[in-house]
Amino acid sequence: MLNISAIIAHQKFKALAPEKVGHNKNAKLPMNKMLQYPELAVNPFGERICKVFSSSRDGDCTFEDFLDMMSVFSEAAPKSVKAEHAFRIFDFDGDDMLGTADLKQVIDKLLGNNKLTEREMQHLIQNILEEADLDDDGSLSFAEFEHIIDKSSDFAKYA
Ligand SMILES: [Ca+2]
Ligand SMILES: [Ca+2]
Repeated sequence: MLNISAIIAHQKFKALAPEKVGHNKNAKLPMNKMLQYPELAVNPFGERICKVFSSSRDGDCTFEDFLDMMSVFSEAAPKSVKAEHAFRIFDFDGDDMLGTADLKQVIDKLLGNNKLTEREMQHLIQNILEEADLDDDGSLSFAEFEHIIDKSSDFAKYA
């Protein structure tokens, strides 16, 4: 089967490290090469995205991993799929919940160089939880998260 979008994706993947990929279908690119991909280079969650999609979990990506990753940036991806990816990307400790430590890291990355004081950070996290933590367990489940990204473009932007 001739799949045009897969061929285009492979060209982009190959362009990151032509000497490594060549005709090798199983080539794996190290994370620092992956991060040269324009969409990843400008994304504050670039490293997280590599790690989430890396089948070896260390950020190094095969072409298959890269193809999966492309769905994050695809306009055509359904909202629910984007929300699932965003949740995995934001769940830094991988416990399937967004706890305060995860939220802190997400906010830090979203703000870039505009650092919050510890107090402002706590306040912001408290506000997010008040709004979104429907069962009051102090962290956000996927269902709770899906609910807030419907309302907040800040989160959706990077999803
Ligand atoms: Ca977590
Ligand atoms: Ca909760």
